[in-house]
Amino acid sequence: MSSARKKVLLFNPRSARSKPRIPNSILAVAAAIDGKYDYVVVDGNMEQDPIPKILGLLASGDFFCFGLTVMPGPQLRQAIPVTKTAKEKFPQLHIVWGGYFPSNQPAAVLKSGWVDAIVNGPGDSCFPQLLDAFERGETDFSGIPNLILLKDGAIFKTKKDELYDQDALPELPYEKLNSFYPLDRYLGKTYLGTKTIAYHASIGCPFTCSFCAVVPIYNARWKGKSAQHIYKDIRYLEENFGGNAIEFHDNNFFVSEKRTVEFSKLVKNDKMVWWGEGRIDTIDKYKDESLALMREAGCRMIFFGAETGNDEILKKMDKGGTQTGAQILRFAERLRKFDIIPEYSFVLGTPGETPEKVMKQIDEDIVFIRRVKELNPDAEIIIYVYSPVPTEGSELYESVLSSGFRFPEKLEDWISPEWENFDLRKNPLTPWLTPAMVDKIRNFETVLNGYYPTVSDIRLTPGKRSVMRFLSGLRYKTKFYHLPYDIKFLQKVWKYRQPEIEGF
Ligand code: B12
Ligand code: SF4
Repeated sequence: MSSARKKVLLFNPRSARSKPRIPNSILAVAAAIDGKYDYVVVDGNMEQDPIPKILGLLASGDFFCFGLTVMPGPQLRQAIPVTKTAKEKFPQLHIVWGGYFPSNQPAAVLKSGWVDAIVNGPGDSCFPQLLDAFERGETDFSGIPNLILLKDGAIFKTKKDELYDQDALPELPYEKLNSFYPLDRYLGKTYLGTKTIAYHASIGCPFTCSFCAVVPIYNARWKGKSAQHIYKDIRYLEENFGGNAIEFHDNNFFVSEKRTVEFSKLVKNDKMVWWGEGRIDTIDKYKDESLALMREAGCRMIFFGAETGNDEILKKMDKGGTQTGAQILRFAERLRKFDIIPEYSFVLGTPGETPEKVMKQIDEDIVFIRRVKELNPDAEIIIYVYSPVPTEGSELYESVLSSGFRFPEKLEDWISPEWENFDLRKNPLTPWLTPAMVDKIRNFETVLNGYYPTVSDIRLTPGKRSVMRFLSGLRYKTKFYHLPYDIKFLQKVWKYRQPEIEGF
């Protein structure tokens, strides 16, 4: 590599208020260019204000490309202004966005005029190719796979590569990351352990739920690293940095029972506690002995998209056609026997033909969630208000459009408070939901969280838990959820942690 060769600046905008996690998206991108291009990583989660640092680096003239990873929500708050300023100040700089937000909202991103190319899904092969093309001074990138470009004013998607063999991808440059930010600071304290590793062991998902942002990008494809490969990486982080717990960040870690069992056998003696995301209908097919082994190997909690107890809506959501309300309840009981906590997420406020139907469904889901808690009081419940993701052609999305719902067209509109809350699935700008409906969902959530505080909030002492439970008990038992300001006040004062916003 010639010393005069210009570098790449990689940026992970702030995504969490506290507890930074290993930034696997930007690390995977770094791995793809490691040894080919020199690069610098700036992590917004580790900086008070990363913007002056970034603009200072760019002003040095050492960089020819600025790459950002962007998911919807708070990451946009840093990504949008810094991209705009960088393009205005350094018009020659090539700016590339990757991640779920630009892949699903390419028009707003590219039409801003500040972003030259979007990486659509895996960037492992296309990013180095794109950098080579930038270096050669080319302007037509349509032959490079996995990109979204603006061509003659219109959105143009280049061909999609098959998913890559995950074991054959370059190793993640943990040491290099450690040279920018001490890796130790990424291994935070969670309820799983004192040094929690964030690890991504597969890409995509084999299912096609009609509301899910993974579907348009991966089209029902999934590829995982082998159990041996995962274990090797985990051992590395354990031995070199003291990692003692794992959050698997895969969209769907448990697709293969064989892989889960193999990994469990490998990790069994390491005393690691771990968590991952899976599907009820998939894991319900696991043998009892697999579930027992997983628990013995440290699997403490699994996140599931339960969504609703209504079979009709489950069908519309295209949950693979096999998940039912009855199964959700039965499975919560089944996992209880194995002492694995099911973390069920529900989506309330799905579109309905009339306001009465929407409200009725919210009421039924509340009753259903209470039933889950009766069958397994340890089950964790996460409540989202339905927010549409454009899975074009799905029945659900068609009904969303016909209600008048539209995404913002201008990139900067995404950082208005309303749309940020929309991204956090807290305040939907969905025309079919009235304030009374949203209040009902939020009030129930407040009372439920008061009566059953999450185990994942490690700051909540047993004393605080008892006070919250006592205060919420009468409301929960009498099903009177209205105006729970007393509980809200305590949750605010004690900074009650909501896994749905702050992550796992
Ligand atoms: C970890 C994570 C978080 C962490 C952030 C960790 C961090 N960076 O510090 C936390 C917990 C904070 C978080 C929060 C949220 N998240 Co999040 N998160 C994830 C998760 C689980 C893993 C991301 C990851 O590391 N992937 C691993 C890498 C290797 O994959 P990748 O990101 O796809 O990267 C590849 C390509 O996309 C591409 N690429 C990506 N970026 C770039 C950049 C460049 C320059 C290039 C060239 C290529 C490139 O190349 C990479 C390698 O091939 C994903 C789901 C998933 N499995 O990806 C959801 C996910 C991205 N999150 C999502 C959402 C919605 C959120 C929230 C906004 C909302 C919510 N309620 O959950 C909140 C925001 C809250 C907040 N305070 O910011 C959604 C996005 C959906 C959508 N509509 O687009 C996802 C897909 C989960 C889901 N299935 O719903 N999240
Ligand atoms: S199973 Fe989960 S990740 Fe897969 S398509 Fe459905 S919601 Fe998305």
